[in-house]
Amino acid sequence: MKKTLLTIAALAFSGSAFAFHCPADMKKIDAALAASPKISAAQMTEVKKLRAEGETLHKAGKHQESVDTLAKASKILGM
Ligand SMILES: [Cu+2]
Repeated sequence: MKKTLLTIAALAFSGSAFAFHCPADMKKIDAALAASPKISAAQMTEVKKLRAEGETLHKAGKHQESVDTLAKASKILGM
């Protein structure tokens, strides 16, 4: 019983860690976009698409997918 509770606590904790991760990543991407990065117009469109997708996933509670999607945007930005 104790072990089950610990597992639940661990899962809840890792979930909330991701919940914090997405907004932090979005903030970083927004800051990079505000600094007019040296990327092509096509890349800019892609980054904005991934950024919006990440936010949607985050709001849907799909934090892992959100982090993965935002990571793709960060990579294009050279972060
Ligand atoms: Cu999230």
